[in-house]
Order: sequence, then C-alpha cells, then structure tokens
Amino acid sequence: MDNYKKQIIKLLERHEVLLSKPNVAKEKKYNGIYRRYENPILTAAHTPVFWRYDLDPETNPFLMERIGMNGAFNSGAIKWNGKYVLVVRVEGDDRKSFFAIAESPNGIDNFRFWDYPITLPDVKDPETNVYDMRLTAHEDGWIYGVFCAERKDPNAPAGDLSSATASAGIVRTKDLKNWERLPDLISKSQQRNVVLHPEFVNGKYALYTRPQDGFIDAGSGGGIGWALIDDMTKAVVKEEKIINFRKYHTIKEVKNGEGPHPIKTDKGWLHLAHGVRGCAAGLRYVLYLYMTDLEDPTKIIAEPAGHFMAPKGDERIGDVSNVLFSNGWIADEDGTVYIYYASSDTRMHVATSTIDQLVDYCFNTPADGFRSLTSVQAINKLVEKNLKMIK
Ligand code: M1P
Repeated sequence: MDNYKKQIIKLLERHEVLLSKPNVAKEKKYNGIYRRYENPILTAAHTPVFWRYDLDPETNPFLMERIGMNGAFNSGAIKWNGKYVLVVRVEGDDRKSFFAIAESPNGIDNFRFWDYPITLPDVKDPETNVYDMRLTAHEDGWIYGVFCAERKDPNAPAGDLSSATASAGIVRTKDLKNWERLPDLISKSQQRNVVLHPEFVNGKYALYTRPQDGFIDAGSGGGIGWALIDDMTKAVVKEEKIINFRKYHTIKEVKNGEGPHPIKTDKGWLHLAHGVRGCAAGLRYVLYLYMTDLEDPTKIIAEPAGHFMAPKGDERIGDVSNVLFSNGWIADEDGTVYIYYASSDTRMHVATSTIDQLVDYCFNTPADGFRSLTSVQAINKLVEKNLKMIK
C-alpha cells in the first residue's frame, strides 16, 4: 500500500476512535438534578473526514485539510426511528454556519454525522447565515425546523459591514431528508430564538418569539414572547405578548430566549431557556427552567431563581466564552430527559435527568425574591427546617 493510502487510513482510524469513545456520567458531580457527561458529544473534529479533506493524491498531494470546520454546537433534537437525532449548527472556518444531522443509538455517545450536510432551499431574499434550528414534531403531522436567518442590514451606513438583521427561517419535513422551505416569519421586530409549540392552541399554531430591537440587543423590550399564527406557510406575527420577562439583577437581565419547545408533563409545560447578563468579562449565558399552565401555556406557574446550568470548567472556554446554550432536548418514554447543550459556541454536550426531577426542581426550588434579603430569608427557612430534622 502506498504512503498516501496509509495516511488516509490513519486519519480515518483516528476519527473512528473519537467517534466511538464511550461517554460516562460524572457521578461525583451529580447534584440530584441532572448528570453531566465526561466528553463533549460533538466537536468540529467529529465532522466527517471526507467533508474536510480532498482524499485524491492528484489534487491534494500534501493531504491538506481543505475545508476547515470551526465548531459544532447549538443543535435541535428529536427522537426519530429509535435514534437520538441532532440538527447541528456546524460552523466552518469561513464563519458560515450550516445544518447537518448527527445521530446516536443511545443519546450520549457514538454520534455520527450523516454523509451530507442539509442543503436548505432558498427564499426570495436569500440569507447569508443560518443557525440554531429548533425542531418540533407538530400535531399537524409535519416536523418543523425554525432557525435564525441572518442578512446584512440593508439600512447600515456605508462602511458598516457588521450590522445585520435576524429573522426566523422556517422549514418542514416528514423524513428529515427532504426539507420544504417556507417563507420567513413576518414580524415587526427582528427575531431570534423562535420556537414552534407542538400543539395547536385555540386552533392556531403558537410560536415562542424573542422580539429584539437590534441584531445583538434585545433593546427596550425583549423577553420570551408568544404569538398565535394562522398559517405556517405564510407565518405572520400579528400580536405578540411577552410571557417571560427580563428582570434587573437576575440571570436574564440583558436578554433571554426559549430553548427547545417545551415538554408536556402532568404538571404543566416544562420549558428550558437561556438567560444573559453582562459583566466585566462580557455576556454570560446560562440555562434556566420554568413551567407554564397546561391549558394556558402563556401563564407561568413555576420559575426557580437563578440558573439551572451554567458554564463549568472547559465549557467556559471557546469561540464565544462563558456561554451555555440549548435548543434541543429529548424526553424518552421512560421519563429520561436528554438535555443537549452547547458550550461557548464551540461544542455539544449532553446532560441527563428525568421529567419527575425537572418538575420537582421547578416547583420546589425557591423562586427569585429579587433582593439579597429575600435570598437570605429563603436560606433561613431551609436551615430552620433542616435543623429540626437533624437536632
Ligand atoms: O453567542 C451566544 C449566542 O448568541 C445568540 O443568542 P441570543 O440571540 O440569545 O443572544 C445566538 O447567536 C446564539 O447562536 C449564540 O450561541
């Protein structure tokens, strides 16, 4: 065998070792709420070798990586034909994000990308960049993907090459292979973090929205919004109300956004979201949970204070450091919940819990009293109760 072939085999073998590495829970760090796992489930290095290398000695005599991948993060999730399937935001070295499907037999390791990334059909006004797809198997029979479609701001002053606009792109599929592109959501404000609720509400589609004044800034409004939509094939936000507000001196002071679509439980809709605050190191993104009423998904019935998960250890470092972000989770029939989260806009991780634990966490973790005094009062209440138990 010639040397070139040997090098290719080595590349493929190393890749296979990475892909098949077993993942184990960090039991010693278990907090009674969820288990984190030792290894990221997906990184740029998990993308297929044949996406990155030209394997032809004629055209690539040095066996160079031709198309570099920079990250694999912010993934939508769905259980599909018994597999744990992620629609991953892959970002190339060219700073363009695209979607690609990776699947695992058990939800915690052995994630493998399908051979080709998703080629999204275009809309009339083609976007520059796409990211953060939320998947919803809707009761109408379609699987919808709602994602951020980003374009250069047409109103930016000459020379400003950074200002952009964000809107919600929409696709639907029945097999995760053929994707029908629908027109982008029409909305008065820019939109990111738009998520389709899985059931009809009052006979309409329901979207979680995140109106924002600018591309980065939530601005004067923000918060997680709610809008009823007549027709997903020409989706228009006619009325929008905020159901989960930003609040001074909390983990969601600067902005927040819905994660994946909420999970239906006996006690209400269980939501996963991200909250953002500013600090000297920049923006800090953490995850939080809240619950809404089964009959009225706009009514909050529980919201624990503070974050549910925050960046820890290696998770804190990456392209955009100090960020945890989640737009995908899977609830299995046995009540296990696989929380797929990304760290620092770089890599994907999984944490596991159960619906019972997450609901218990939501209803029994003290809510935010919004003052240091009320936080101390919550601790005192617990201390008093506990001391009676142990003394
Ligand atoms: O860089 C952190 C995150 O920033 C944006 O989220 P949000 O709109 O809530 O600020 C998105 O670009 C997201 O992809 C990214 O992870």
